[in-house]
Amino acid sequence: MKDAIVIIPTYNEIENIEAIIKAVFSQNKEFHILVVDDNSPDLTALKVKELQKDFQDKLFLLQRKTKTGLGSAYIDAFKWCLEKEYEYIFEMDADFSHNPEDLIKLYNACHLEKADVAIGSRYIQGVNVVNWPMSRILLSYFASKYVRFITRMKIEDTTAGFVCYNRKVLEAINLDKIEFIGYAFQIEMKFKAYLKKFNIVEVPVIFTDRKKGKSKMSGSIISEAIFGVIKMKIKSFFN
Ligand SMILES: Nc1nc2c(ncn2[C@@H]2O[C@H](COP(=O)(O)OP(=O)(O)OP(=O)(O)O)[C@@H](O)[C@H]2O)c(=O)[nH]1
Ligand SMILES: [Mg+2]
Repeated sequence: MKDAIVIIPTYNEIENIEAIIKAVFSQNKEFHILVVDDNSPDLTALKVKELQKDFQDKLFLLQRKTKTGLGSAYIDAFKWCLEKEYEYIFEMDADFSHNPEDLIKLYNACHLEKADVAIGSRYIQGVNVVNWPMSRILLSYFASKYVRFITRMKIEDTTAGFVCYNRKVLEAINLDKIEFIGYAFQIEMKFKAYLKKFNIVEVPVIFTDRKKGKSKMSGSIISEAIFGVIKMKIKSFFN
């Protein structure tokens, strides 16, 4: 069994990719990285291939032909990591919103404190978001409250994208049945883990808005989440 791998999904992250990879590899603890790129027109994947020469056997690249959404990119990446026998599988954005120095905190929560899922949480101690416009903070904060209300999960940051999973959680969830592609994907993963009674903990982190590159947030992602959460809850009564 291999130890820990960080999945970094990318779509047009040429301005961030080299720096984020180097930041992860400069941590005291060794993490491997799997970049999952959706054929970014800015050639993010080519940059990763160049860097692979310097980081052999620990930097990996999964190239997909088209942009079919964050959720499906993660599903493909999870399957890859399970097959390669990693024990701790992380989700992290490429845009430095998630601080690579916090990886170790999530790792310790799972490895030392035996959590099954550790969430890098923005809302466990107040609202730890830097440089987001107020509208975005309110959207995210109330989205989290809304999801908590509908699903009854005891999680403050249900949409968080900075997560460490013990592999057994990903093995227990039927990855082919994950339906959502945008933000709702993050909610659905947590909800499935919650329904299976895994031990989910939240670790406080500070989230910083991206400084470089463009956000892929959109209206359709938001509406998917609003209606999707209700649908997901109703479906859970029948399973
Ligand atoms: N492979 C892949 N990666 C994606 C896709 N959409 C977004 N990403 C990546 O997922 C991560 C999060 O996307 P962001 O654009 O930062 O979206 P966000 O963090 O929800 O929104 P912001 O806070 O506005 O940045 C980044 O590393 C993106 O490059 C996609 O369709 N496919
Ligand atoms: Mg982002």
